[in-house]
Amino acid sequence: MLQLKGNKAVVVGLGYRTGLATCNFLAQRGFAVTGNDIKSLDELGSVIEKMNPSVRIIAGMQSPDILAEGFDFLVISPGVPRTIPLIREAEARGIPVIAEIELAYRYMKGYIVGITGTDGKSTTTSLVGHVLSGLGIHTLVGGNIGIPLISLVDETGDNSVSVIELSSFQLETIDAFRPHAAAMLNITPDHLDRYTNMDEYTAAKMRIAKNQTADDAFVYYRDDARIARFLDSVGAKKFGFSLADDDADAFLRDDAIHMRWNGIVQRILDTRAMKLVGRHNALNAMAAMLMACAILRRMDIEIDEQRIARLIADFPGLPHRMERLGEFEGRTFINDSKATTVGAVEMALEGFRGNAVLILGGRTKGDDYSRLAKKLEGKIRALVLLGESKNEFSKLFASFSPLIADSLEDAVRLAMQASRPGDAILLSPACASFDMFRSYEHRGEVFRSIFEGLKKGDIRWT
Ligand code: UMA
Repeated sequence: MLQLKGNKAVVVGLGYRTGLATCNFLAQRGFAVTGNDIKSLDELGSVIEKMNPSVRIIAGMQSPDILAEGFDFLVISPGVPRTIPLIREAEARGIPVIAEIELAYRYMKGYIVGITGTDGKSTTTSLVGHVLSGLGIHTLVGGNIGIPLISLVDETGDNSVSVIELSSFQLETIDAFRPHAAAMLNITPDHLDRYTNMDEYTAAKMRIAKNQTADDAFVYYRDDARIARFLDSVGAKKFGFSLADDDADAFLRDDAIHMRWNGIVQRILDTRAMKLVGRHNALNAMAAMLMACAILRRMDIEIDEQRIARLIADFPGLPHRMERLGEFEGRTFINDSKATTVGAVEMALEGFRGNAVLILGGRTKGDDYSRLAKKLEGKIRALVLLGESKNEFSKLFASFSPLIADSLEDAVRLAMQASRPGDAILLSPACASFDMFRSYEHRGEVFRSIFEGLKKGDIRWT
């Protein structure tokens, strides 16, 4: 385990959330904290106002020269690549570099559930949180889902469960972090702008299990060949879920989730009774079920599968994830701003039969967007392109004669014009939001306010 000695810390990447929370956390505990960001003070704006006044800020530069005055350790925000010269130089000098997740871990109490994978992380994380808090357990939900783990530390207790969504970025710089139960939901191409290849990306995600032992649980998608290649290195007890394989610990048969527990198979939940729809959500539900059972077992709490199944069935879903905003002039507005990958858009389109107008585009992340073109066939009536990717996408998706928008409001207007009553207007961008918005939440909120503006008559579309 990396020893964090001394009290001079640099927090790299002040961002909107993680860096700010980390600086304040360390400052409150008496560390001498320097916050560093590539952005200027002006660009950081309100982040600085919320910072503990004892934090020294170095903004607008990120050169390794910062290290000259001698620091004891660095904490990096997830959005900062490990490959930047400052981090490389710190590592070369033997200065510990850790993730905010790792720092939080060292101060946290109670039980830890970690969830990673490419798609479905936030839904599964919230679902596990919903089940555990529904069972009366003191549950905290955070991580990549939007709430930095470090901001939850003070709320943890000996019997609390922290349910943490983990991105590959966050897992890159964990060290001792060890969840009592970990889940690996699936691996599809994502973030290939940060990783050289899929193996490197998968390996970053598999770090979730690196410190686990036979006392811990590792829940994984059994049908995923990429995950299968890494299973031998997992020291935890493994529980697989599958759409088809009846030998799995949880599987789908006749639209119902079945579980094998202590060798006995039980029919647990009819997926048609779930508020969440689609096969991908059946997978998320199986993962959540296995995770909840694993952690309850670890806590020595008796498992009532039927109660867990009812809680899963009642889970209403997340904002910005296939969120039905309402209807306007016969069109159903669906906010899926959280869909930042091709896989997520494929899932969003499940069930549409040529009656969706899709708003797509933003900042690309190295995904293979050409595979989406095939998937759109027969699903959409029209395609509206938005954001930085619009030139690239207008070539890739030329066969759909895409409409090009200058703003989200413009995109909605074009979508209204191209749609018919009975259609859905679906914002499911397949890209990150940072080219035009602060975050995917911000993009979703703007979409919602445009929808409301249309309804009130403040925004015209004809
Ligand atoms: N920065 C630098 N140098 C760099 C790069 C960035 O200084 O080389 C600075 C930027 O100028 C900015 C700050 O770093 O000020 C950004 O930090 P950040 O990207 O870590 O932003 P946060 O707001 O703290 O959000 C992060 C996660 N963001 C990323 O991983 C990109 C959020 O996940 C997460 O919710 C939040 O921490 C709380 O834990 C978002 C995300 O897009 C949802 N995640 C990716 C995904 O899900 O695909 C991984």
